[in-house]
Amino acid sequence: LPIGVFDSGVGGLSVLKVLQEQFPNEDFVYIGDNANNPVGNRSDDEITALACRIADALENQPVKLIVIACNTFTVVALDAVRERVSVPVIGVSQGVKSAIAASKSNTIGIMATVATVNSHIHKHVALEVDHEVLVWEQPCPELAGLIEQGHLDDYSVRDVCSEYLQPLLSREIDVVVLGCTHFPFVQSLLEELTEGRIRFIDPAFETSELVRRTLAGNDLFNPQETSGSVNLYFTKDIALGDTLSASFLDTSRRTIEYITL
Ligand code: DGN
Repeated sequence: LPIGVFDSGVGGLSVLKVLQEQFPNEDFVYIGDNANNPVGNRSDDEITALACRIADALENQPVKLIVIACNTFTVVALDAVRERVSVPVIGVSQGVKSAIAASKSNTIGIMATVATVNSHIHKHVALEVDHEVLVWEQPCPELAGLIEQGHLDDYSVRDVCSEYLQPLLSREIDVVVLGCTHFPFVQSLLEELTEGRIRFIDPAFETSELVRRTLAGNDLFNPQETSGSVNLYFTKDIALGDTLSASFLDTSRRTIEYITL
C-alpha cells in the first residue's frame, strides 16, 4: 500500500520530495487541499475539520501510513487525526534539534504560520532540548498564501519576506527553522535577502526519520525491488503542483489530478 501525505496545498510537496528521496521503493498518494488554503489563519475547529476530511479521503484510498506534511495541521489536528483513522499518523518534525545543533549563538528563530506560532510548539520542544536556548517565533501570516498563488520570487513575496526577516536580523539569530512546509520553496530567496547571515533549516529530513522509524517498527516497508509511484491530487488548481513536482519527481511515475473531498 502507498504512504499518504497531505497539506493544505503545495507546501507538503517539499516534504514529499525528501520522503521520495529517502524511500525510493515506496508508493505515495498526496492530497493538497488548495481549495481551502491558507489554513494558518483559521480557527482550530476549522483546521481540525479540514484535516480530518483529508485524512478520511486518504484512508479510503487506502494507505498504510499518513504523514501530515503541514505544521499547522500537525500542531492543531494531529491527535484528532490519530483518533479518527486506523493507520499510523505522523506529523512534521519541528526541526529544532538540528537548529540548536547548528547555532553558535544559541539563539534560533522560527518562521511559521500564525496558528503554529500561537501553539509555541517550537519553543516548547527547543527548551526541552536545551533550556538555555533563546527562541524567536516569527509569525508569517501572508507567506504561505502568496507561495500557494505561485509568488515564488517577485516583488510581493520579496516584500513580505523582508518584513518577516527584519526582527530576526536585528537579533543574534544565526539559524532559522522553516516551520511551514511551504517555506522551503522560497529558501533561496530568504538566503539571498539575509546575505548568508542566517542558515535556514528545513525539518523535512527529521520528518523522514520519523517515517523511517514507523515503517520499520510496523514492518511496513515495501520490498526493495519495487519502484515507487506518486499520485498527486489537488482540490482546486493543479498548475503550480504540476510545475513544482515536475522539478523533483520522475513524471513517468507520477499522475496528477483533481479530487473532490
Ligand atoms: N504548509 C502549511 C504549514 O506547514 O503550516 C501552511 C499552509 C497554510 O495554509 N497556511
